[in-house]
Amino acid sequence: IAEDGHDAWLRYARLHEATAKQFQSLPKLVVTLGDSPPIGSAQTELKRGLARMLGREIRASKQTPTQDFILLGVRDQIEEMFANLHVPELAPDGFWLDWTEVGGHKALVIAGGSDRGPLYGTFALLGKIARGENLETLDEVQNPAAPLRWINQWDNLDGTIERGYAGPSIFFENGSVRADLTRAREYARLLASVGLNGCVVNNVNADPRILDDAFIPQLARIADAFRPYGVKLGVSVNLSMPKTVGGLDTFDPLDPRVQAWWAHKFDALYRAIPDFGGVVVKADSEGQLGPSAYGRTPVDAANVIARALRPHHGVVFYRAFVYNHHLDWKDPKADRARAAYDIFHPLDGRFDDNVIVQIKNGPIDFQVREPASPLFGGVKQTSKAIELQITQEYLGQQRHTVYLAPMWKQTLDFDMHVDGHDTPVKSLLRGVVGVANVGMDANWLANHLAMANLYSFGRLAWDSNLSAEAIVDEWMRLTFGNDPEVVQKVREIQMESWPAYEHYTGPLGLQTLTNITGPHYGPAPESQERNGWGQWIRAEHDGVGMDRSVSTGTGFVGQYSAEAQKQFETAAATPDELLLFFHHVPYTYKLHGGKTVIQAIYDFHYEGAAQANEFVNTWETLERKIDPDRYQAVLAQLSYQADHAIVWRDAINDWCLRTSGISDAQDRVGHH
Ligand code: GCW
Repeated sequence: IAEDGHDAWLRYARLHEATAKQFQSLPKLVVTLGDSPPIGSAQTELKRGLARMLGREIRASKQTPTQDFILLGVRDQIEEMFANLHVPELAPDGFWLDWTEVGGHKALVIAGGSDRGPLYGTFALLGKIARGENLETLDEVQNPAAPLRWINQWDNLDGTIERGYAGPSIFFENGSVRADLTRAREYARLLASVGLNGCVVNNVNADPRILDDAFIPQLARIADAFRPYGVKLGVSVNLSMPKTVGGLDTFDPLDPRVQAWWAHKFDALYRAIPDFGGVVVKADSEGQLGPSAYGRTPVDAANVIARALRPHHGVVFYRAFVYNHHLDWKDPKADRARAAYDIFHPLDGRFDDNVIVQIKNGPIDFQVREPASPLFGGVKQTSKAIELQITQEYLGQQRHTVYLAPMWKQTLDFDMHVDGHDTPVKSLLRGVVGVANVGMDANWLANHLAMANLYSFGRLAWDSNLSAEAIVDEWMRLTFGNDPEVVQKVREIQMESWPAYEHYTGPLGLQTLTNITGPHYGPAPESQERNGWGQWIRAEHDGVGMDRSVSTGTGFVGQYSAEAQKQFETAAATPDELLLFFHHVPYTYKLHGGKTVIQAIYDFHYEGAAQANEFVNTWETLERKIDPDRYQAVLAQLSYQADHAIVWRDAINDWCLRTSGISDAQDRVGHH
């Protein structure tokens, strides 16, 4: 099934006869206007999808048709060729699907605002067919929620991937771009199928050789692999490049020689790759050099690159993940969560308009639960992107199934109350960025069920109002078919997977209590504490949690709007699931439900582990309904997860027992 693996949710499995029947009246001819690469791919995809799902061969033509037809094209071209056909207004990447009549023939129109639109529309149409949806009343306009919908890969040039769990890089090998970029092309197809339009291919901890003159032609080959699917190539750059590889004795962003260096570099890059998308920058963070080396600010750094990209219409994603990882843990006011806002809020309004500040969903680092970063509301006159993590760094590294859309939606829907108005995070975004870290593994993320995360990331970037259930339902049907029992049970596993993982790793806002100084895998609560990384939970004998209130704590809560502050400033107001993120309370503190904190921690761990075990039972009922390869692979993964959840449960509970000295009311903890 190797090939099906690569296809992920684009398998186009043959439909049952009864389902296929309802598509009998689909035209057998496709008329394609224009010959740009994405429109060509749309036509190829349409033929492939209909052949595989319905066993139907369709003919392609560029002529005025004399029979019913499917029409693929950009809005302007369609209106030019068919004077009576009026296409609604569309955003550049938007599309329109509709039945109409042209010259006495029925036409199914797939129109786009740009040449990516018809491709997105085609994938949408094929998805509907795969799910057996009725097409007769089809008439829909879809426009993306955010114009920049990008993937970041943390691939190193030697082929390893930072926080990648699915084999080596599909882009790089031994310091060069791979000779065979088949997987890169297949990846672009997957990304386009959910509307993603950019991909940064190298690690944000950027190897400065990425823009060497000799490397640029290699990057151009990746851009060639992406182009048919309308995915723009991006790269991560390092601020120090003018000095480390550029031959200058400085990388001070305000030095005219440095400015000239960047301008010259991007001129060369755009000569090789005219549709290059832009760059992402990690600076002054975790050892990466940055503007602070010269007493300059992120504005100086971002703008020097932005100005070099501007003539070519490129963008700079400047990451707000800037913090001091040598914090003094003995200082009760020290708080890593404050860093992004403290640094970027004062700079609001000074970034060039092709700079997008890229903000991780939460103020720490992709933990199992964090509040939304206050910075989304803190830079009003700056373009913003949210950075979400698809690769499950702190979330079980794909050995655990954890469906992330419900978690992401919590952040996207969180109301920042900017200037007293309803302003959910999703309404503030120009970009949505996902760290995916797929690898050469046949199914990209090394876990069939984890592919729901890549899928849902794209769907939410396109339409942040979709529900997590609706998305997983779509993905399910495309991946495993339409059998109602399969759909229902896999949906159940996916929807319960994040709460389960939270329960057996770090409930009540404790964050993922994993080995933060090591691989970020497995339980190691002690590693959070007493070091410079600032992921402290302050589990002391008297109580547990970080006091981030304004009145007695680090003041982090004060970074939110007045309205949002009310939800977090006091322990009584804070929702249980974030209590210990915001407050230090005695173990005997009573939650809203009446349980003590310590008893809730114990109980959650037992519940979470039991839930994980239930996933195995649920999956086992599907044995005869899923092909043996995927059935076995998922069974092995879920069984491992169920066992590892017990390890987590006991490790954390034992540690909490030792720290608190309070025993479990049910007397389960500490007896192994
Ligand atoms: O989550 C942390 C990771 C690092 C990563 C960093 C970042 C690429 O542990 O591996 O570096 O975040 O986002 O820059």
